[in-house]
Amino acid sequence: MLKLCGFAASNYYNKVKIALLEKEVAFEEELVWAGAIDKNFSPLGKVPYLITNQGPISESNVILEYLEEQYPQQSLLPTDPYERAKVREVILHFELYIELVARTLFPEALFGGKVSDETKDKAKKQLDRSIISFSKMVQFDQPYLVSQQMSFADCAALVHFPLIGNVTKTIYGEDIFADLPIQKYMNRVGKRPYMSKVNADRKANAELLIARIKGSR
Ligand SMILES: N[C@@H](CCC(=O)N[C@@H](CS)C(=O)NCC(=O)O)C(=O)O
Repeated sequence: MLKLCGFAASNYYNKVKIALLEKEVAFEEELVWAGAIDKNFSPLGKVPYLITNQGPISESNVILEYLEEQYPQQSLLPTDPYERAKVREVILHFELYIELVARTLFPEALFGGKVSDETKDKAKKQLDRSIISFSKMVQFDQPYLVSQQMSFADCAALVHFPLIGNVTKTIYGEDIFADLPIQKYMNRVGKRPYMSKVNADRKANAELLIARIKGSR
């Protein structure tokens, strides 16, 4: 059986977990903290990684592509090549221009540390710009973000929206997604039955992670 390794507080981990649940592919989970990752499984020491019967795969987006090819049921990519490209475009945009920028704020927003005003200002400028371009790439009046069916872009959105919304609210006093109709989208797509378990696992693991980080200071 597939084994998803990593920790459930991780956005990248949950993006893959949602895809597995949506596709109804059987898998088990193994808790592996950052810092305890076998580099034979994930060469850069990052989670998630997936253990398959042929060996390990790292990088969440690569894992998603593997799942789609290996388990085509309940497809999370549209059939049309242009639409497939648009799904990938949104995922990449989320990751490079939103998630990775917001991550510079995590030490203060999530882990009780401090981030400089310079870092906050720089991130805010980048995020403001990214949100404008992001809003042009997606649709909120359709059931799903990019296509008529649930796609990888939705797996990504279900993890990025809440976390980055909270982080920016903590740092700037406003959720950077506040002007977009995210709540309606989350009420529609985020109410999938498995999401309550994904969220409960995430919250429980986040508490452990915060305790570990504070304990190591
Ligand atoms: N590009 C990677 C990013 C994964 C990543 O950054 N994971 C974090 C946890 S959320 C991690 O493993 N951090 C530990 C480290 O960088 O050493 C992916 O999409 O899988």
